[in-house]
Amino acid sequence: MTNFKGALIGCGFFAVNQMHAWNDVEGAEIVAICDRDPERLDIVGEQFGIERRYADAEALFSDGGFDFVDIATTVQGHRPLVELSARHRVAAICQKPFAKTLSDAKAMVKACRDAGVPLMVHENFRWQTPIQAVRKALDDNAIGTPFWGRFSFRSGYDVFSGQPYLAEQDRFIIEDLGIHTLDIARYILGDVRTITARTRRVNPKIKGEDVATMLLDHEDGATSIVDVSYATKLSSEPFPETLIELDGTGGSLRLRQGYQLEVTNALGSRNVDVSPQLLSWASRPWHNIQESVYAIQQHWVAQLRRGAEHSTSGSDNLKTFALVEAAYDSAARHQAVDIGVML
Ligand code: NAD
Ligand code: 89Y
Repeated sequence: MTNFKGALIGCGFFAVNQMHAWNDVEGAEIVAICDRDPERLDIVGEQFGIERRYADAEALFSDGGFDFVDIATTVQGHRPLVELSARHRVAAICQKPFAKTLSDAKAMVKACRDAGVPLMVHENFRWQTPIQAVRKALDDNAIGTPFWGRFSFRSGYDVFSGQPYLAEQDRFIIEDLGIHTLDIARYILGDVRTITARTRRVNPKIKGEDVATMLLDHEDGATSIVDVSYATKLSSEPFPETLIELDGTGGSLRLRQGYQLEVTNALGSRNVDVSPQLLSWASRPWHNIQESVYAIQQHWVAQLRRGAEHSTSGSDNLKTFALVEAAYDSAARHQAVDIGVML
């Protein structure tokens, strides 16, 4: 079977994980890279042996020779690069956050739909091994119908040394990290009717909010809490684990720190270790995220081959991105926000 050829745009902090994962993915290879920073371009080009290097995305597309583009820049580049890709009728993967605003995200989905090319958001957290294990427990009816949930990410990990731009943005934790937690809540309990949010900034050295607490009414009737913090100092640092509690009509489920999943139902209680693998190029504590990068990129290839929609397609991600925008709106106005009218 022939490999899909890809080009990666944005050779920064996180793209290195994507490049390692492309080496492991079956059915795809990266043939060209692009970064407007010549130093980053050379570092990644040398590390991964990529000869075709571009400082400018227009020049990359003019030369062509690839089936898809993997956009790993920060958010400012996402809309112009996805639209450029659509103009060249090239399939696109776009990092999260999908866009700066929901109206930009809608325009990006439309551009790719009109061009007839697949668009997937690199929303990888739902692909983490522990999150997949929770999804499977629900699919196996282990706790009946869930009616309540909590999706929690509380940490004191220094994310600013690797990603300094995070300290300078007006919006921080919901847009950067909570976006993943909200996506997991949707993936596990379904789409959301309304959201209510409260935010605050605890760390005086950053500009945006680093704590958010959100209450979600899911369309199927479940209620959930999504709480995220980068201001929480704990005896044992959980970064980057998402902890989950679910109560259902037939039992309950707890995904605890250390990747331990406890399921309780009429048969009793059982605990399963759902730790992610440590891939050859991965390092703790990031290995959970790194494994999910490999998983989502393998999914990209599998769905391209089938001609089927991706789990986190652009149109699916509009429903996650709407929650981000609605959470900021709710926190500003101290009111619940209706998601349906935004989509
Ligand atoms: P970064 O600033 O380290 O890297 C971005 C790179 O893109 C830089 O080298 C920059 O020069 C380049 N760039 C920007 N605009 C460009 C353009 N128009 N053309 C060519 N090159 C361009 O940022 P990062 O920390 O690697 O984050 C990149 C994205 O990845 C962000 O959107 C971030 O939210 C996301 N991210 C995702 C995860 C995840 O688990 N999914 C984790 C971390 C970061
Ligand atoms: O940028 C963020 C992400 O997507 O996952 C963790 C992170 O790197 C820091 O919050």
